[in-house]
Amino acid sequence: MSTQDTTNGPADLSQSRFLKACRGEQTDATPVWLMRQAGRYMAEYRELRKKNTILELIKDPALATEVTMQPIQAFDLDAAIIFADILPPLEGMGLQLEFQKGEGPVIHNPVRTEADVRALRQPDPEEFLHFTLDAIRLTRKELDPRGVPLIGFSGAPFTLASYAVEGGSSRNRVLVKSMMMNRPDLWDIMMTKLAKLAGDYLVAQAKAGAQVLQLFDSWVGELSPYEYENFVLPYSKLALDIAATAGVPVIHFGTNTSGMLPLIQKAGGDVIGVDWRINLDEAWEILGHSTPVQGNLDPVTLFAEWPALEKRAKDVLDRAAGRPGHIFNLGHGIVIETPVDNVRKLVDYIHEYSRTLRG
Ligand code: 1CP
Repeated sequence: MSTQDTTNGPADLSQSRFLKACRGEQTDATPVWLMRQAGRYMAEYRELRKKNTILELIKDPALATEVTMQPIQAFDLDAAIIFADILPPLEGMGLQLEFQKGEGPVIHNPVRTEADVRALRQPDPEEFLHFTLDAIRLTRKELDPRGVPLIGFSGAPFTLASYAVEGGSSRNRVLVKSMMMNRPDLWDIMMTKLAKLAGDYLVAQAKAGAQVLQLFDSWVGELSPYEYENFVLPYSKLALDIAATAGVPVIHFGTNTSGMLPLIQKAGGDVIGVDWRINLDEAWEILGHSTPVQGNLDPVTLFAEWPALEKRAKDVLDRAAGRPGHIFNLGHGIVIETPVDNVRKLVDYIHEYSRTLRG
């Protein structure tokens, strides 16, 4: 990666591998970053977590910057993602969020009734999420000299609704799906508010300095294509249409979406995330090769011994076939106990082997 001159303000990284690939342009090697690349599989992160809760790390811009930089210092990654979470924006709507030890996120006052939906506030991200916007400004100062672009992100309306209504993680999502099916009037009010929040938050992050944005619809694959098209797509589209006004590339990510990739694409986004439940070449064929794609190694592959891991990473790159517009990533977030050494080997291998697939 090239070192940039930062004496005249923020660096222009438009020619970096990652940004070029987001625009569908050819690069010397395939850019790689890993979803959830900052986190508990790294000893440096665990050390900071001994003294701080996850929300403390997120709400202190200096600490959030430090965590964002940990994987950048450890591996030759082509992009950083700001250390934050998809759930703090819900606090701005009036929901009480807590990350409980071992249990994951809990919303103490979940959205269940008509009164709950009507009481949801439409927060201004510049006001409620200033800590992440400050963290973005601070992190850019660290990243610019290294020539590494920064990704800002938001949860997508359905994934946010899932936590807001269920009150936390959920197996079958009975409550959120019931509201969707039984009360389309309330669903519309809630999803419109969530879509505006997601879109506004993404735009605010780009204004603060994020060079790429990603919309995480992690749980959208729990829906049938019918439900997605009728009850979710319009709101993801609203969020993505607002995000597009920022003028930076937007990645639209979901999991379990193999059966509805054209609908995900229709909702919007410049780059489409693909998980490992479909071969990358088949997914790319469906989307069309003019649409950049991000993916798609199974995160659990990182637990394999190197020869098996190498084989699977090679297969993903062979299926991408050196075409422009592929960003290598996992199909979902890195798993907590992942061996750090395999992460380093994988990142280096992606660069080395993908060079040989060009021209
Ligand atoms: O310290 C800890 O407790 C570790 C767990 C952790 C981390 C590292 C949580 C709690 N949040 C985060 C940070 C985070 N979350 C990042 C930045 C890190 C990086 O990518 O480098 C990002 C992008 C997220 C996004 C996020 N949070 C998503 C979407 C991505 C995905 O993996 O699907 C989701 C669904 C969440 C919710 C969440 N945050 C944390 C937990 C335990 C959960 C619940 C997950 C579940 O319901 O199963």
